Amino acid sequence: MEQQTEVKKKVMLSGIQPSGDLHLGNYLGAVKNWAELAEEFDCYYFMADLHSITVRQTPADLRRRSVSQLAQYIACGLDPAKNTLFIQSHVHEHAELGWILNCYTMFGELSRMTQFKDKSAKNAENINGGLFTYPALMAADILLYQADYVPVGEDQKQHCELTRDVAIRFNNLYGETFKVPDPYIPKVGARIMSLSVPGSKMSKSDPQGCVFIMDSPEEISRKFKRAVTDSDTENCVHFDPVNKPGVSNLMNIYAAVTGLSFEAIEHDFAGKGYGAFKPAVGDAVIEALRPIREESTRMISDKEYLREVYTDGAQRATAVARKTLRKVYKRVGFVEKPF
Ligand code: ATP
Ligand code: LTN
Repeated sequence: MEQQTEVKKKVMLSGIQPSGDLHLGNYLGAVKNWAELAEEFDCYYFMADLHSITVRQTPADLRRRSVSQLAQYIACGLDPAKNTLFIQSHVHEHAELGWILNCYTMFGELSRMTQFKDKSAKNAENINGGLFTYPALMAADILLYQADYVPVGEDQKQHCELTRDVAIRFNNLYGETFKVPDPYIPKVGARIMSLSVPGSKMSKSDPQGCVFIMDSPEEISRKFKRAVTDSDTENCVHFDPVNKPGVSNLMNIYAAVTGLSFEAIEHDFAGKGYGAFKPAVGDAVIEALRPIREESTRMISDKEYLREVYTDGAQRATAVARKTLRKVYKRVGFVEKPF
């Protein structure tokens, strides 16, 4: 028989918390890039519902959003036949490995995480243990699948670095157990800033400065027309994130949705000013999001189909996660389960 040498594809894995609808930052910084990776990599993407309860959620909303986020993933181009799409809580190995990795993640390391500092400042009444130990669960998400790459926006780089440190620490103690992953951050779109406060990242907790992928064209147009530009007198479309953060953010968005370079944008808008640029960016975003919004709306009503996708995804994910967890249990010294 002819010998077949199957080349194992490298593994990509990422997740988004279903704590709100996807926004332009999630799309440009993460999901948009995921769709292009399916042929080359073995890809796993999930709804990080375990993570989302670190901030108080309304149960019915969380349940609805977890499923509509799946519809949005698919509408953004993630083909369920080529990507493993699942809901995190359906694969209980995440919570189990999360606990174990908590015991290999240091208090000092967790204390340095900027997301913890930001979120505890925003939720001063609910600074719970989960919010603090969140990165150990994220490390579990990634290491369970022996991921090579983690496609995320710039803000997640610190968590990815901690994941590497935890993997290396564990491997040094017990022998090669986990693949040490690398973050995979896009060149354009990795850090989309708020349209109303260009000094802060676009985030669902700031609805005025945030464009959601399900926003109507009118809403998107209004948000871009009101976008804060810079108080210089130049009124010139020029990329300079330090002195012109507002217009540079709009250029970043425009470049990410049109594929144009910053030089080409500067050239096209030379002498036209912010008054012409802002609606042009709004129109480009409307056209980029239109098919996604329409497809998501159609799919959200097809509950049966979505259920099939997340069932199949959880089964595929479990088969991989189980293997890693079994190895870890053995390495740390747990007695093998007899049944
Ligand atoms: P929150 O609004 O609570 O801060 P979030 O919008 O950051 O949440 P997450 O689930 O934390 O949403 O992020 C999902 C993915 O989107 C991550 O890969 C993250 O890096 C990316 N991302 C989030 N915000 C931005 C942004 N403003 N620019 C680029 N990428 C982003
Ligand atoms: N921490 C991420 C969401 C997240 C994630 C992951 C991303 C949870 N687990 C694993 C990549 C890989 C966030 O807040 N954006």
